[in-house]
Formats: sequence, C-alpha cells, structure tokens
Amino acid sequence: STAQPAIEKPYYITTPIFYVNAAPHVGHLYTMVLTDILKRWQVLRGRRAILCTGTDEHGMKIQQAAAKAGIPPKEFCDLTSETFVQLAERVGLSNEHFIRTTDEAHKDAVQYFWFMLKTRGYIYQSKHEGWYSVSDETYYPESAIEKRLDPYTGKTFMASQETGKEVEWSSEFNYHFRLSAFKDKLLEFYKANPEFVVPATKMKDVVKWVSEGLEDLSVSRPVERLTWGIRVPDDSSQTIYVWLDALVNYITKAGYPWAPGQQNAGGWPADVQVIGKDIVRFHCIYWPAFLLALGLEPPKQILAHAHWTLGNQKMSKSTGNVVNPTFAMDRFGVDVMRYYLAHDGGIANDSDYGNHLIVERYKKGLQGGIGNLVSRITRPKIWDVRKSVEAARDDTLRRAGKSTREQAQMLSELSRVVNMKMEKLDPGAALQLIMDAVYETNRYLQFNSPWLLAKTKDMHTPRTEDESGDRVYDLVDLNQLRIERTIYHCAEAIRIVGILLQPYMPTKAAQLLDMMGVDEARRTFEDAQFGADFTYGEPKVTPGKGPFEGLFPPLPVET
Ligand code: ME8
Repeated sequence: STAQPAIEKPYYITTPIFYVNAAPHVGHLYTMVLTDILKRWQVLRGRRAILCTGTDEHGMKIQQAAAKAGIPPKEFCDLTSETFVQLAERVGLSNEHFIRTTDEAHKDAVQYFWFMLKTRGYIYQSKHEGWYSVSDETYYPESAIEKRLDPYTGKTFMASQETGKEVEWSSEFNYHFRLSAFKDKLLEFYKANPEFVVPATKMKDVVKWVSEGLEDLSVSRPVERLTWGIRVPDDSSQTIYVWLDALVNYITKAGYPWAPGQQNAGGWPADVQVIGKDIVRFHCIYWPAFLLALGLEPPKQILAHAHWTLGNQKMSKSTGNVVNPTFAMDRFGVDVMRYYLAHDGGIANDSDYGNHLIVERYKKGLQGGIGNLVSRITRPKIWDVRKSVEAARDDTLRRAGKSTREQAQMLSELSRVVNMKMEKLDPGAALQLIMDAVYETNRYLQFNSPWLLAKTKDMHTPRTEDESGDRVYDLVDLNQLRIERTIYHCAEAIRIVGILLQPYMPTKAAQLLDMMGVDEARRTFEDAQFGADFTYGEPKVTPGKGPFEGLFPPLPVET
C-alpha cells in the first residue's frame, strides 16, 4: 500500500511569552527552568520534544513603557526582547523557538485567527464601558474594583481587588468575542479533562469562575487609544486586544494556519503550557474558548505554578522588588540556580527567595549529598569502582545483608517513582525523591563502612555446587565481597541519580557521569534502571583531590 506512516506528534511545551516592559527577573527564570526540565525529561525518555518561548510586545503597557523611555516602540521591544533571549541562552533553555509577537508570521496568524472568529460569528461590534487596568491589560467588572490609598502620595485611586493595580474608566466602541456562549462547552471540556489545569486547586477555581457565568470579552481597542498592536482585519480603526494577540503565539510556531490534518506535525495540541498563577484566567478560560470557537483542540494541560516572593511580596516588574537572575547565576553558577529554583520553587505554594537559602541548599544537597558521595566512592585507593561493577555482573546477592537488599530495592524503583512525579508535572517533588536517594545512599555507605572492612579479612569456604551438582570449596574473603557489593550499590546510585538529574543540571550531571565513567550513549531513561549497565567505572575525568573539588567547589565568599 502507499499509506504514509503516521508522523508522531512531537511533545510540545511552552512558557508564557514575557512582556518586554522591563528586564527579566527570577520569576521568569523559574518558569523557564520548570519548562525546560519537563521538556528535557521527555527527551530523556526518548521522545522528540519542542519548547517554545518568547516575548509579548504589543499593548498599552509596552506603548507606555516605550514612551516613558523616549524610544520608538519597536526599538524599545528589540532591546528588551534581547534580554529575554539572553536569559534563555544563559540558563540553557532548550527552546527550538523564540517567538516575538512583532514577527510578521505571527501578525499574519493573529489576523487570520481573528478573521476566522469573525467569519464564524463569534465577534461583533458594540460599545464597551468599564474599568481597565493597563498593568494587567484587562477589564475588571465593577464588583472587582475598590478604592485604594497610595501611602506615599496620599492620593486615592481605583484598583483591582485581585491585583491592587490601578484601573481607569474607559468607554469606547470596539469588538467583542462571544465568551458568554462558551460556558457550557467549557464546563463540559473541564469535566472531560479533569486534569486540564494543574494543580487541582486551580482547576477548581476555574470551574467556579466559569460556572458563575461569563461576560463577553472586549477584544479590540480604538487606534486613538492603542496604536501599538496588530490591526483588526478590514477595520484599521481598531487594534486587536493584546491578550488575543499574545495567546495565538502558541499556535503560530506550531504552524497555524494549518493545512487540513497538519496540526500535529508542528506539535499542536500542546502537551503542557506552563504559566504563573497570575494568568490562569487567560489561559484556562479565554484560550480554550477561542480555540473551541474555531474547532481547534485546546492544549492538553496547563501547569500554573506559584510565585516567587521577596520579603513575602510577589516579585514583580511593576512593583520593582525583583532579583536580577543574571547576578545570581554569575555568583552561584547556572546549574546551581536551576537546582535551587526546582528544589525550592512551588507549584501550589509561593516561595520566598533568598541568597542564603541557595547557599544552604548547595551545602546540604550538592556538596554534602552528591559531592560527598561521589568523592567517598571514587577517591579511596582501597577499592576499585570498575572492578566492583564488573564483579556485580555475576553476583546473585547470595547472603547479601538487609541494607544492601534495601538499597537495591530503592534503586530498582527510583526511576519509576520519579517519572510518576514528572507525569504529575511536579519536578520539585521528583527532585526530592532523587535527593532522598542520595541521602539514603550516604547512610547506606556509612552503615557498611567499607573502609573498616578493608582492614581485616574474613576468609570462608562457602559451600557451593557447580553445574554437575558436585560440591565446590573455594576460599574467599567475604570482606572483599562485602566491600565490592557496597561500592557497587553506591556506584549504581550515583549513576542512576546522575542520569535522572540531567534535565535539572545538564552540565553538572554530565560531569558527574563522566567521573563515573558512564558512556555517553548509556545515559537514557532506560539506563536509569538498577543493573542496566555494567560497562562503567573507569572515570573519564580525574576526580578532584579535595573532598568537593571539581563538581561542587566551595562557593565564593560574599564580599
Ligand atoms: O503575563 N514568580 O507576561 P509577564 C513566579 N505577557 N513566576 C513569575 C513571577 C513570580 N514572581 N513573575 C512573573 C505576561 N512570573 C504575559 C503573558 S502569555 C500568552 C502572555 C512568570 O512578563 C510567570 O510565568 O508578566 C508569569 O505567568 C509570567 O512570568 C508573566 O510574565
């Protein structure tokens, strides 16, 4: 037959596209890192994966920021967009795409998207009055507004109750999207996909909001009010609402508009869209509604993570209480920063950022946990890792002690339980399991203390039987056997942990696996199984001399 083999849809994962009104901070870095770990995990599992990130460059907020800086909007966007490009590169984001909403292909996609919504009757023109927040780029209903007092100027102003951001009354003719028509369809969709939004608490919020009813959504603004944006097709007096423009970015790079049957090739529907909890409404209500309106598939899952705070207040560009992510990476290193963000960052709960916490995590987990284990196994001359691995090949674990059996059991299950956390979109919990394995292995090593066993011999003539059933008496040093078993069960822990840590700390994990002499072709998810590889043990790099040298050296002292 001439049937074409079906092309497997690549795994497709996205970050939000970031506003270019100010430079990136640790919050943006966190989203990138989380997304990158989830993507690299899929690659580790052998799946082709695509990651898309980028910048959101239109709208009132950017128009005002450019005006304030005294630079034409496009030049202003070029400058700040570049800082996000550089951040992505610096942190090792493995993105195949970086989209800018000022890209021509994106503008075409948005106009086509709009045209299709209009053609299908979901967009109509009417007068709109309401409270608009430039900072949040959204209208709020009267019930969501309150009067606030600015403690510095003593002036009162109207603000959103949810975000505290100033709102202004605006009254204008514009286009509306029939969001109200999607209440039942959305509720049906959520019911059929109960894990559409992760975590579950956010899914509940979304269902509640939609159940309470939806108002139609204003999706354009008069050009006099907003020039910096994409024009409405066939009506140049109106500019498309920045959120409609922005959301379409996710399909632009997946090749929209698609030829029939082609959407899977570019990755759509997305497997996971990672966002911060501040933009749940846009991604979990508006976005699927727009897509359903055009008969397109919504993303499979939205992961809405919690926020980083500084002094327990949300880190935010407009508030200015931000941590520059480049300084932190200069000081601690990229992989350490990735580790810290994954380790401490929350999905359900906010985390407070602190440089002293990075130092603590570094000392406990990386130096004291991993670095310590590796140097205790690879440095002593009284045993040989390679020989221990070789000996394990034929070891039936006959008369192995309880601690060794438990260690073997733990290692046999590790990759599976880590994978389960990843499938739940919880890289932090997965990392905790990996680190627990490290701490457990250090205890196992301490308990068996092979350096003490090496001081004495324990000669035995264990009775075994050969193939013909004859008794065989062989004089062996049981202590030697115990040492090799212990070293092997620790080496396996390092090897497996090293493989599983690759998505978190690509450079450090590679260095670790090099130190253990693990072949580059043997670093896949399948290899992260206890006993899957007996070929390693000859280091590709000389382990450092000091206890932590090389892999996790002492941090520079803060001056
Ligand atoms: O909202 N903690 O862009 P944005 C954790 N352009 N993550 C944080 C954070 C914090 N304190 N602050 C920001 C926009 N983030 C729109 C998105 S998508 C079609 C359009 C992260 O520059 C988090 O992912 O304000 C949040 O959702 C995103 O940055 C908001 O970035």
